[in-house]
Amino acid sequence: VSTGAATAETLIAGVLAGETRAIAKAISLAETGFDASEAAMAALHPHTGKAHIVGITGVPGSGKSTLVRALTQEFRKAGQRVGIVAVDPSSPYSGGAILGDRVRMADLANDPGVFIRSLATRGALGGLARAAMDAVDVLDAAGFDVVLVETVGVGQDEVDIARAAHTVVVVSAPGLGDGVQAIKAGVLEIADIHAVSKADRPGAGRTASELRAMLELSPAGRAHDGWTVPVLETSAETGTGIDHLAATVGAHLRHLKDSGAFARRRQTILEARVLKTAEDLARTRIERSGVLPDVLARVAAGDLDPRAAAQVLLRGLSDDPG
Ligand SMILES: Nc1nc2c(ncn2[C@@H]2O[C@H](COP(=O)(O)OP(=O)(O)OP(=O)(O)O)[C@@H](O)[C@H]2O)c(=O)[nH]1
Ligand SMILES: [Mg+2]
Repeated sequence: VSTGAATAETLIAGVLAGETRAIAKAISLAETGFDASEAAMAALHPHTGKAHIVGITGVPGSGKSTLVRALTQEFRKAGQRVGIVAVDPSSPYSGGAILGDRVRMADLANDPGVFIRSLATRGALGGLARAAMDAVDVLDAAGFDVVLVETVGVGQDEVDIARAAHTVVVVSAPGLGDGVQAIKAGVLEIADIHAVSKADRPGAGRTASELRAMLELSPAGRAHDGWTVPVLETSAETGTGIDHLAATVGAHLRHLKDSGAFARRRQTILEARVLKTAEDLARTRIERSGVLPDVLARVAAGDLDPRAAAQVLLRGLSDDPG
């Protein structure tokens, strides 16, 4: 690593000791890409596996950040340390969301038991999902009891990130158009808990009823791992239902552990993560190898069909030591 072995060791020790600057530095490395963070992530991984990872997803503006903040306060009351990774896909939907989140999160930022980080790494080497999951590892290794991952439930990377949590909370809200938003975003079935936010607003009850009706029609959405998926109404404005949501998040983890589903879930998450990383790594190496233009030219000239071209690229990978 370019940082040098001694610096790398100091960094790892700092993360494991829960030092804010070391944590921030390690997440920045993760954000930079594979190469920069490879050694640090390998050293940290054995120290992960203790945190409760909670994905908070839903369409833009559904109230995810507000809920993350309210949940964090609830977990803090219970004495738990909370790490937050807010994934901002730098999409036109959420330009300025980082600034907005920072303002709203400001009161939490002064709490030493809370660490907040926004990631905006669309297009970065190795992908957004990898960077986000590495960031979660850093916070897990740093000893945070709960790691909340906020991600918009639109787009494959974002859904993958949410899915890589022990507990997935899908947030819907009234007033964001008709229809069940979780279905539009394709995240109905990944929810362990549905939260209908902004319960202080008119229409929240109807949004919750629609959601319950949809779940009735979806065996996979209604229950999984022997857990019946609840639909909870919350309001960050009045505080209604926030304590119940926090308790349900905790109850879901206990359920996974008591039922033996936790190990299965962990396995599924690891499998998806390893495959995704292999995919990203393969793409990165292909792009770096410089052979792509030539192979594409041969396809265009009719000398290679696309599948044969892909095989040429894959065969080139095994020779790559990096
Ligand atoms: N009345 C009311 N408004 C809320 C509630 N929760 C969030 N809002 C408002 O809804 C808007 C969106 O809230 P956010 O928490 O930023 O939503 P988000 O899902 O994080 O948004 P993106 O990150 O941009 O996708 C903000 O104006 C909030 O103030 C609530 O419980 N009641
Ligand atoms: Mg947000």
